[in-house]
Amino acid sequence: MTTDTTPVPAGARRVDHLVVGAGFAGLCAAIQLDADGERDFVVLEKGGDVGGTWRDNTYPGAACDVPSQLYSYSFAPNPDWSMSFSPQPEIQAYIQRVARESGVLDRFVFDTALETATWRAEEQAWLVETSRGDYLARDLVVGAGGLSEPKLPDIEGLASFGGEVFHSARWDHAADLSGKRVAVIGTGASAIQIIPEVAERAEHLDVYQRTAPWVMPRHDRTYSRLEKAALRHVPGLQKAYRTAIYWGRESYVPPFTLAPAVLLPARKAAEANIARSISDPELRAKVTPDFQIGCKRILISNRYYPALARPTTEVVTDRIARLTERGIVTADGTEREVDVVIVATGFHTTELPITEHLVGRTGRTLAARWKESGMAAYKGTTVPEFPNLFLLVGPNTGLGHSSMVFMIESQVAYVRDAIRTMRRHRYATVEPTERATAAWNESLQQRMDRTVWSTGGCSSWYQDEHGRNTTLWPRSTFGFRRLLARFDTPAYAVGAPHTDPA
Ligand code: N01
Repeated sequence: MTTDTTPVPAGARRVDHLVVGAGFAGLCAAIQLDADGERDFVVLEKGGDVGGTWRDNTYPGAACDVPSQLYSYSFAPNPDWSMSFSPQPEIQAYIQRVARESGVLDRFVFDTALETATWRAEEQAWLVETSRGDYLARDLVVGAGGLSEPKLPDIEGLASFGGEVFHSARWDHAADLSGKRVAVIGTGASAIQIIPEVAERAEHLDVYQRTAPWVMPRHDRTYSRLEKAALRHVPGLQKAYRTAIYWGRESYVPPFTLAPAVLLPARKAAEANIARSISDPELRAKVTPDFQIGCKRILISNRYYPALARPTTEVVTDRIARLTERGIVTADGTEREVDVVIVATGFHTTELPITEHLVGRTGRTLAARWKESGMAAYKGTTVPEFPNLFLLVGPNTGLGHSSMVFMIESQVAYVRDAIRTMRRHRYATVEPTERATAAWNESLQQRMDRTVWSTGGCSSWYQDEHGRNTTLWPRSTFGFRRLLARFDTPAYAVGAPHTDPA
């Protein structure tokens, strides 16, 4: 790690803005900066293509559980979505097309990982060291994704299992599951998409369920040619359709409705889904959750329960004790032999690995700050001690019910306005005050007290080690957009003009 007093490496390339990540968030930032005439930027991407989580999650059955007409950029509508909830290859192709057509790809640097970004007081810029050269950037826009680092379970023997083992987000396409004995560990959003596909191919499937999820029916359908033609040619129709979907979801979970009583109809629908899909009372009991609906992500599928009800599937609820060379041993001592283990155990969400590599003005990392104070950012975007740092999909900006692309566009609008403000007033730096950040976070956490995350009796990846929900946005999405519509200078300490590093 470079400290503030060491000389800036001679070859460091100076840029106005450095964006980290080329997923939905980083690409949105790049396109919008370019639209503002901010041409001097670089987008660092550790992978070889755009797409982020949609590039990485290629498991069979991967699809979005938010309607594609809404889960896409407002500035790049796509009348050609094949289904209401599009499959991963279509979403990835959409992101690639938007990137290509936007004309910004010449500023993307692929296969290049951020190693350390250190705030340099003297240069009033971020020194960004990468696996392939260094940069000195006036501001840093981090769109590294909240679900990008796979989390492996801490299960004894995982490394010594003799068959194949891989994480859902690192699918091994060379692995042929036909006629194999397969185990899936986990029953979250990824697993419930994988399980129906694997159940059809495998000779036998063991599903290791630690907590049963709430699963609602998936109202998916294919768009007809006529519908697609209308969406393409009728002026304003696609926008109106998108708006209708947006408000439909917003009223489905309007502000405060995450209170348990208001979620009762959803619970009834999910219970009916179990009753309709599974006839065996023992299996029904196993898959019926014992926590309040909404406390973990509500999942949608029409194929999950039928896959569990197949005679070749077993739902194992005994705790996993260890893996052996041949299979999985549960706490009751039973060993189930398998050929392939698919680990669908989620991602590092509340200890984001990139925060270990961001070193602020006081010399401590963002990870160290958040370890002490909890994960918090002013408006989910900026953090005291970290001047000119903008986090996309930062703390408490996640959603369970609507489109993250909407939240990303709202955050990018805020960042654009921050950059415009800095240019207009010749501010060298902007850094939110501790006071504004604490007030913002307290108000969010107070709202959480009224929601199912405080009363639902479950733990989820939404929550940190103290049980605080530091991941989700507890209000309406239009409220978020409104609050981030303008960069609010009074909440910031601003640095005086300086000699421009770039
Ligand atoms: O991960 P998860 P995911 N032993 O963390 C279990 C998004 N997404 O990859 O509930 C045994 O939700 C764990 O059990 P428990 C979406 O935002 C979107 O499925 O902790 N089991 C749980 O069942 C989603 O929320 C789409 O008790 C262990 C599972 O593994 C997020 O990604 C599709 C275990 C992990 O579930 C993450 O979803 C897919 C252990 N040691 C994903 N450790 C869309 O459609 C964990 N588990 C847009």
